[in-house]
Amino acid sequence: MKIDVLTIFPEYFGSIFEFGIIRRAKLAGIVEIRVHDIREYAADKHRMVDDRPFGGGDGMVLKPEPLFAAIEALTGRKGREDRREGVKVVLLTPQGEPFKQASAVRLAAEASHLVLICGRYEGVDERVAEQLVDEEISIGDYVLSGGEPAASVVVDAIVRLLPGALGSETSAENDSFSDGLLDCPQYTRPAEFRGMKVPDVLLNGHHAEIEKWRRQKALEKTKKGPNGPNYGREW
Ligand code: 6GU
Repeated sequence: MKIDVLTIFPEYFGSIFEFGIIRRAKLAGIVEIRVHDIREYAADKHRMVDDRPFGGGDGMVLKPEPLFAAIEALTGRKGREDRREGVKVVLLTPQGEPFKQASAVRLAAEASHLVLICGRYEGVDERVAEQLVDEEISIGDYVLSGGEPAASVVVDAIVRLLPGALGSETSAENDSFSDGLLDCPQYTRPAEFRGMKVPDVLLNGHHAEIEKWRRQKALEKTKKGPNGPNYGREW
């Protein structure tokens, strides 16, 4: 998969894709991630990327021209009706569809070339969303100053699902959420630490019993949740 990230703050991404699974996937040639400064696509002499909103109001709005130029240069596409196999242009914005594990699974399967546009919270010219963008995504019900942290979240969630990105083929299937359940609790050595013991069932080597226990704990954890009595209610 090829991933292009468009941002007015390219330095934000510094070494964020240089760790763990994402780094491994890059080195293995499973994913190629490129970060682009939107300013590089601004044609005017001041390289303007944002401007005041028509009709007045606070803040600045990202201008359409550099984003249209960038998308055309990176995808060859002239607007979203110009279908290109596997190309998906995504705008990260608090107005977007909530990003779920199912969204990550779908994008990992559908897209071979993902373009992520990091919006500013004040806004992006609506013609970008209308003409250029296939999907708008939000990562949760809170406001971030820009789409950059959201882009790093989306990249992580998708890249780890790409074939070969994880060490073992089954580990993504066992993740929290992939079957609608949170993961069961995990323990490692020592078997006793400051008087706290690892559950006996995990030490006895009965695999069927261990699986049953894990399933039970995952259900309990999902119902009870990490932060409140109603967490995971929708499952
Ligand atoms: Cl994608 N962008 C911004 N600015 N705020 C957000 C968001 C995205 N998702 C949740 N809050």
